[in-house]
Amino acid sequence: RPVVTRPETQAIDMNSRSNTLADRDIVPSDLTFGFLGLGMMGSTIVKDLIYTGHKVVVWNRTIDKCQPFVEAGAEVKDTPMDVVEAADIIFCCVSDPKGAKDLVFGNCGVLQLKDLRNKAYVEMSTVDPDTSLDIGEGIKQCNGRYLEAQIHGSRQEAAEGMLIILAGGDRTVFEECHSCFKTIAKNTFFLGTDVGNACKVNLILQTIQAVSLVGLAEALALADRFSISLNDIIDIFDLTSMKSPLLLAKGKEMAKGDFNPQQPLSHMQRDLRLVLNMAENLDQSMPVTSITNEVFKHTKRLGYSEHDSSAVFVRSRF
Ligand code: NA7
Repeated sequence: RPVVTRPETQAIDMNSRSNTLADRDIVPSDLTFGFLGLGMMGSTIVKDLIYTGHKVVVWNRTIDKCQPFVEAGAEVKDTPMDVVEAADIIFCCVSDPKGAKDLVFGNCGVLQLKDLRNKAYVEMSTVDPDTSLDIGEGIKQCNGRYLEAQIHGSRQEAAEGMLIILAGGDRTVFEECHSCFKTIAKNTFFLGTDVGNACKVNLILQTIQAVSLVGLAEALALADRFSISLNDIIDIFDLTSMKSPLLLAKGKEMAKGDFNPQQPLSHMQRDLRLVLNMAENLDQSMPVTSITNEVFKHTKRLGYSEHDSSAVFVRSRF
């Protein structure tokens, strides 16, 4: 069993900018935007929103992470409820469906405010359709408007303003978020007013990615057993019609053993769990995805939860 060290947590660099921002001609909305969750994704997004002139109010469970944003001009609040009070549109970007629900239904959560007239709530955390429907229902019962805006892309793509946004729900909220989405994403899709659809699309894309990664890891592990250079395999792969920017990048990470988290393994396994739950409810058979999930679960058990998803290679080498 390899000795596993935690990947280094990178501090947010408030001065770094995505190269694409200058070309986007962004006119910031006059609205005040709340932001709940300053993890790697959240902090990267908020940094760019502040830079492009948006008025932002933030909250994070671990309060220390708010400090750089205060210095950059954001207002910090003590609870999610306080953020909702101070903002017109509130984004949430936390680890998982449970965290997303806690922030809405929990103690000091969004719904404690009772009257959400003139407020809108945007769920950016990766959640399953049922969680999104529950959150949307809770917001609407308090007279608020709801949009799910799932963010597809890695932490690197977030830093480059190259995410893809998959949105569904209230169209007016989607339109009011235009300058924010233009800041952080290269493409934004409105997938209809039915809440849940955008979550389904996001999880379907994650399935393609996870299954591809496990296939890549197994093939490279076999090459390694034959003592064939992984870099040679990747160079040849690059010349084939199978190549993709993602698989090339992940293949290089596997060859180097560099698992700096761009898409944390724990997030990918969470997504597979959500996919398999959806499939279970539909009696949809997904044998390859089930095995892929087992591979991710086992790699987590080996201590690679916080590493990049490409760390599935470590498990394949056993
Ligand atoms: P990170 O960097 O792991 O950050 C996770 C964030 O979620 C961080 O701000 C956490 O607060 C917060 N969190 C997690 N659970 C909770 C609960 N229960 N209550 C409040 N806050 C919570 O993830 P990323 O930023 O990379 O990704 C965030 C989402 O974007 C994720 O759904 C991706 O799929 C898309 P902490 O700082 O630990 O106090």
